Amino acid sequence: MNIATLRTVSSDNLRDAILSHLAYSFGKTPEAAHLEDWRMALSYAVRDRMVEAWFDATRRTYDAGAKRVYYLSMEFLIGRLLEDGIVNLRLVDQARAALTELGLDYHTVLENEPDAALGNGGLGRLAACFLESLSTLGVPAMGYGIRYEHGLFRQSFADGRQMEAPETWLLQRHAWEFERPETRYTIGFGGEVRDEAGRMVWTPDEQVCAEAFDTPIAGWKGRWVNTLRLWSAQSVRPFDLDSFNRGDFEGAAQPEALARTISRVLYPDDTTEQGKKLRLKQEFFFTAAALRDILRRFDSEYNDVALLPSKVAIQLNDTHPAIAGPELVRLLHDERGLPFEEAQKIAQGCLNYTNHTLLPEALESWNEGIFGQLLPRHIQIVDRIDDAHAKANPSRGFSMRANHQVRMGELSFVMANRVNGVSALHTGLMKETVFKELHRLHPERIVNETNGVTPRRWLLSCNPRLSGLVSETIGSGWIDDLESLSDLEPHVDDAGWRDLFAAAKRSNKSELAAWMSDTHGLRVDPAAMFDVQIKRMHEYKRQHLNILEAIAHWQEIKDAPNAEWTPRVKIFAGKAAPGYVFAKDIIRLINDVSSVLNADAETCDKLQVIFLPNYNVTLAERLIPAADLSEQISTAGKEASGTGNMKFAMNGAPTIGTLDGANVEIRERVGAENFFLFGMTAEEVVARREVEGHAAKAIEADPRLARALEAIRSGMFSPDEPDRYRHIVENLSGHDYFLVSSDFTDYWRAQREVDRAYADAASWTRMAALNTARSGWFSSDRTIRGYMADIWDAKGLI
Ligand code: CJB
Repeated sequence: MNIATLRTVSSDNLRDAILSHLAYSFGKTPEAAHLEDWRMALSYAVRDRMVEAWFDATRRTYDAGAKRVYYLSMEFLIGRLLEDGIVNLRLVDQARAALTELGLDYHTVLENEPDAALGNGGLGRLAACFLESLSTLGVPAMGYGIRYEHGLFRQSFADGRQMEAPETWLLQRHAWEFERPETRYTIGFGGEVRDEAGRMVWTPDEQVCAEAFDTPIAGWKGRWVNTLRLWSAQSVRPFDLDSFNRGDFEGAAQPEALARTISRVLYPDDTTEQGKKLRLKQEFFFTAAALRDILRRFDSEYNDVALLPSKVAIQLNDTHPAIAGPELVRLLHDERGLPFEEAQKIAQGCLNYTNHTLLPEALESWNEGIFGQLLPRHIQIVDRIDDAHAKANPSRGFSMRANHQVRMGELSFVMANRVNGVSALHTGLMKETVFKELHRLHPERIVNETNGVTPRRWLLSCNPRLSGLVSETIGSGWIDDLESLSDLEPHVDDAGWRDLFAAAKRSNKSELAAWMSDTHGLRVDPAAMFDVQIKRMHEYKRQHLNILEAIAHWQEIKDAPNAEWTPRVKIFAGKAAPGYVFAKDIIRLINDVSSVLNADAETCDKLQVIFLPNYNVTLAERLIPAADLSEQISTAGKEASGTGNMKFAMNGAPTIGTLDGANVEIRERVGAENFFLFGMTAEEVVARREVEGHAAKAIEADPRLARALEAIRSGMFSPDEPDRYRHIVENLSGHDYFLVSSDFTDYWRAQREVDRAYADAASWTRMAALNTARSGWFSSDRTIRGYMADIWDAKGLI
């Protein structure tokens, strides 16, 4: 098909393109086609419409000699891409009509796409939102990551316990990628370093090949398309022919199997450190391949490597790609012969580092034995960087190499031009805690870029009812100028408009209720408040505070079943790292509590608890538009930002939350009166931990808390194994590091305030609508503009 004819697309064009792909790309007639074939054909037809803008973006970047941004991330939690593509190319009506004409249902086809779970949680989803915003803003940019064969595990429950099964998104064909067999780099590990007349030469003893797979990422209106380039690990030798000829088939296949291991699975840890050799290999693998690719592209345009910092900005998404520092120095110094100091300066001019957590257990460090064995040249370079930094800063009180560890946070900081936190509170705490010393030495280096989310996916596409109302009310300019949502403000006092807002929410809730019934056999009343906590399972996120409050509330209802109660459905979803036993026990506890409460005929119309399995991007897209209340209840100082909190606010769900992460900024923007605040501040948390017996005191002071804990301790929710949760009760009555008990009473108070507020439908809707109207600042377009100005010095070309 002629590219020029694709500019305007009618449903007829699209139908013909679908049929054409069905025949010529997949070899199927409509009669023989399965749902997957139709989905693939539609995806190809949509993808075709990105290609022209994709070529054009590349051409314009070359022509302008523009600076390029490279986003290096172990995770890109992209989810499904078909609807994203259709929405951004504004083909929704055409796609619907074309499919209807072909006798297919639009949603059924979209639902056929696997959810690409190439990430664990917020960090990976942020990377995906950033790619979309970079394209929307026309920034020449590329994401680099790993093409995992298996994304985040599939979660199911057996007797309430989390079960993990491999995720298999690539068993179905992946519609969006272009394999680039010509773009391959050999990446080495291990071996030895020799000094050849002053030049250090690294000879690895193991090699794998990194092959590129490109996914086009279209911005809003398809005006600019960037690339997500994911590396797949392959053997440098396809198989060992000698072994094969000897009849040793297993041995013959080994090189291929070993190499592929590197891109086989996503590590399912979230914020816990994984001291695994394979993880370090993964990190070096994708980072080294990305740097080679970046330099190759640079060399094709420029011949003076001193220009690199003015043409290339590299963002390290957390410390996972921190090896980029030493590797870039190695490429420039060892391989290109630049003096070490100059190589380091150029590398620093390009590199920037985003910190996403202050949790000590999540700050990456590698045993120097493992590190030195896998990357013998890099450990020398780290030492040289560390020595030079120590010399230049004699008052320095730390080392990158303390306790036989290589500390990736310090390395990333020292090698970066800019270091950023992801919310105002988090950035402040970075300066006062983990990076205090480095901040004193380099006071200009740390900047804040509060996270954001793309409104195309998280409002326009996931919530057509609300986004339709918004566009009817204020026009469609908000889609790429989210701050204009503030134009909705005058309407919140119009009862007729509020009814429309409330009707959209109600329909979303009914749709979710119908889905939960069809898919999980769960019955809920859409008129009840939908109170939602969806995120990774972690003690600091305090899902156990939420379930404890549910138990206490249930007990209160049972005391007076005929009183006026605001009916609630508490919905949880989230995965626990397979090795994180306490988090898995919280899942089981929630499931056990759910079994008891939901079976209680006396109370189940007032309080229900539901835990939906296998939380992923697609499930978030279903739940967020239907939520009435957003639970953001982490121990203050622990959640770096949160991004779910922004999605809920945007979709008209007020927050019950602590002053943590971006909650602080959300509250400032939506207004304190439209946010249910509770709990200690980050400072108070630190002080309370010092109080001897803080948990016991809190329990003693609050009979509701004592009673709820006693119910768990007595085995009320686990009668077949009464001691099942004794350790949780002991934790919350003893050490209680995350201060669940100490924050309980105020959480309870705030929840009752929520009950009262929800009972007044008109004022609740007003509050919900104000959350939407005032959440415009939380667009990832705003965040990316911040990075462009403060960190990258990059410009958009549209
Ligand atoms: N985060 O998702 C992760 N994984 C990590 O290993 C460390 C942090 C999260 O990153 C998000 C994006 O910045 C934050 O919003 C969130 O608070 C943080 O926990």
